[in-house]
Amino acid sequence: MTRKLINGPMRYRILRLGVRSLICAVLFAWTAGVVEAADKPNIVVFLTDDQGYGDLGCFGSDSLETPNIDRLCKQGMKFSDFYVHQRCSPTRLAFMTGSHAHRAGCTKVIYNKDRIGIHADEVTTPELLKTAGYTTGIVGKWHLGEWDAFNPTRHGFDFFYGFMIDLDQGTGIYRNLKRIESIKHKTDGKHSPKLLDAAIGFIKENKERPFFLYYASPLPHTPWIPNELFKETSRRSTYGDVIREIDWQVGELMNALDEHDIAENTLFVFASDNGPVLGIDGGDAGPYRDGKWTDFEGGIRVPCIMRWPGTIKPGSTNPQITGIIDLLPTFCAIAEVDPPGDRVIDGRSILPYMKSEKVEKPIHESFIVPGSMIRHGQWKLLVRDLKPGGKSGREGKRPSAPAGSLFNLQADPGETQDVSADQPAIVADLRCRMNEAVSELEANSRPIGRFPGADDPKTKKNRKNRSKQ
Ligand SMILES: [Ca+2]
Repeated sequence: MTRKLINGPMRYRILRLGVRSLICAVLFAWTAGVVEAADKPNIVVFLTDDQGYGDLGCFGSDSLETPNIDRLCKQGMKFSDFYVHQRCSPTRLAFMTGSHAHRAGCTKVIYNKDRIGIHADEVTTPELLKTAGYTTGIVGKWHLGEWDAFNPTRHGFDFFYGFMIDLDQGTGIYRNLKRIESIKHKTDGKHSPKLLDAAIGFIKENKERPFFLYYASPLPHTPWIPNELFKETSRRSTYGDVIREIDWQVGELMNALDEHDIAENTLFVFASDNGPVLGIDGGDAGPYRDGKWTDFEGGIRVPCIMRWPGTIKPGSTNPQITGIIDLLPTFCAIAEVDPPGDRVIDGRSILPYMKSEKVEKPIHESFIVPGSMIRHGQWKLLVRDLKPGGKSGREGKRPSAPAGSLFNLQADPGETQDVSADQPAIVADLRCRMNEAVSELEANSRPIGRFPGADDPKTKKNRKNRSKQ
């Protein structure tokens, strides 16, 4: 009977109604998705290259001028104990994977002769944000492999404008997969306006939808050659000029957000990828010991600021252990997507800190560089000899510290007094924690990506796979 009733025109009408309902349902779901995605905040991460803890006004410099970064700081939260790795590629790998670089397979700087880079199986920060409806872009230095297989657009970015490795290694400027310009000379500030144009263009193009912009400035990496606009503009010679140039870039991005009326709905993160290069007129690690290339605090503790109007309390400071590994899970929490559940991720969401919520116990009790150092609360134990980073500088030859040294960072932030002899129980506890962490890491680490045939030096044809003009 039913079958008879829906024969002929009636059946056609029901079918039509059904199709219309389906279209309405799809449209509703799509519109709801758009509305939901549109409510999510934009995320901008400004990562500098080798900027020290003391290389900005709001972190205590009295000779470097950073008025825009200081303004960002006044409007947001300072993270005083924010950790990274001691050099470029590992920190960037940790940012993209939410994992210590040791876990994600690479603790060295990646050079253009290397045939390694971020592994295809890694689940990256931009890949996760894309599942939440974000458009993703990176401008500046990638430094996770120079081959096509490692290009940022193969790892979650919709847009890439910048360099695959350090400028001083000799590289090119890429737009997505295409190498559009060769760079034969060392780093200088002449690229800043082009990078800013690309970043501001990305903001303008995506102002109506949630976006993630990773601005990886190549400054203040050596050699310190500021853009013409900034030569001899600072109180403290060339290095100060370069820092002013960074500050200008931050200010221009802040202005772009204001101009498009989206600053209120944007989380702006500022951090450095590792400590400073010390030397004549070099960087400054503030109260911390040494700089880049070491696991002394000066090498791995960097300035970090986060601004998010309405969520982050202006002018506040968070003194807990946090780090670059936390950005992936934090952004996942903000975008309401799950971090990958099929692997170990070292980072944790620090959204409760950003919201100034009461937290029963610290999100991280320790920060560990496997086989090197462990910080647990106020204590820091070295499990191998730490040498000074780089060459001697204006301060003369800097000393090493032997394995077994214990420092009380609260009383002695500069790591000057070894108190291990007075604190055997603390030493034993930290050593035990380190051993556990190393065992766990060995059981759950992942490989770095290798280009097919990378281990065969005769396979010259691999070079064809590098992006060309
Ligand atoms: Ca660096």
